Amino acid sequence: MASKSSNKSSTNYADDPINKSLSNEEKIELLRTMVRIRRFEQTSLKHYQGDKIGGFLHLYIGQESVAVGSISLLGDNDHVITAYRDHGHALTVGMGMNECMAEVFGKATGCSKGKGGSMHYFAPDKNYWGGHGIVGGQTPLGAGLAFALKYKGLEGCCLCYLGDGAINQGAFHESLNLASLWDLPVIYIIENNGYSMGTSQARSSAHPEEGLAARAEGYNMAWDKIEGVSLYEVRAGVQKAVERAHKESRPSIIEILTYRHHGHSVADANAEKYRTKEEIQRYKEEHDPIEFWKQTLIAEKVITEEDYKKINSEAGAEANEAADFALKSPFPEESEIFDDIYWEVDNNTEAGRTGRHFFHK
Ligand SMILES: Cc1ncc(C[n+]2csc(CCOP(=O)(O)OP(=O)(O)O)c2C)c(N)n1
Ligand SMILES: [Mg+2]
Repeated sequence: MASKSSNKSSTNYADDPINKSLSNEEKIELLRTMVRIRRFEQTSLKHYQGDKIGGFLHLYIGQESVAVGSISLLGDNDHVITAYRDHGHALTVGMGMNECMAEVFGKATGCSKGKGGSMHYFAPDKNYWGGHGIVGGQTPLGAGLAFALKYKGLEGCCLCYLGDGAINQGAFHESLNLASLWDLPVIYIIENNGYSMGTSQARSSAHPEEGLAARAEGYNMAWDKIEGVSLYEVRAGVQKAVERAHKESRPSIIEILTYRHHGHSVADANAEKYRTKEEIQRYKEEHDPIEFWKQTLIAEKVITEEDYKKINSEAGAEANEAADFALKSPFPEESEIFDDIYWEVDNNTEAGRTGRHFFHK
């Protein structure tokens, strides 16, 4: 039945079983992962501004709790796919800072051999399927990953992330239709940071008062809307969808409210033109997921301020070492320019040799 999956007006998310089961070490690891993402992003920004990185660079700063909270719930048969703001998800699934940093520098030692850049991180061995630049383009692929799980009879799910700006794409709606019709274990997570490039959500998307995810009702799917600043809330909300996918093979849409501290990409010089300085400041001060989780763990006496400083400086050192690695790494060879681009070329198929897939006659 299409429904909003929870009524949480009086919920204490820390008491949710999925959060109660966390050890202190696991809580600290969640903090460490969020801090590592932030330091990675800050370091890549510095090098972009120092002209060592070109092309696009979409920073995840401010949104760390979404990837970290949701991916922390996954097991061996679960998969992840996202759009171009993909560094946070990559580090959370366990990709190394070196391969990620080298990729953004366009170096041959990067995870996509320097040919993908910031928007195209991949790690199939970690069930991480990218990194996609066409808005909404990953949403049918997410349904396909879920289809494969069902086809193979595996109990798993696919977390497919998209921005608030992607919900009006036709491909997304086609994906929702098939996901529901075919009972696919896919979870669409709308990272609602309020803006698509310079356009506010209010100016781009028609939706009922309850929010963007309510569109699920048109496809007979369950949905929920979550405040993203708290890891406890993200984990508790997404876990319900993971259980639904694993046990009932049913899809869900989860909208998570979040905020990007920086512009759409580093080249977005107008980040303060379509948002007020006060708004940005308010989110930084009152809705920073790292600060929120840090204060939660200090209040729970899991960490001290000193512990936090150590985690932060270790993550900073790791990011600097990754940047050194990237700087010292070679660019891809010109002779390899066509490698790893088309499966058909790599595998020397007729289509690869002739450049023709159809219309052979
Ligand atoms: C099909 C398509 N249309 C337009 C673009 C240009 N574009 C790149 S990002 C973007 C905004 C998307 O915003 P949102 O989905 O909210 O994601 P966010 O950047 O906030 O993470 C647009 C319009 C594109 N990449 N693909
Ligand atoms: Mg957005």
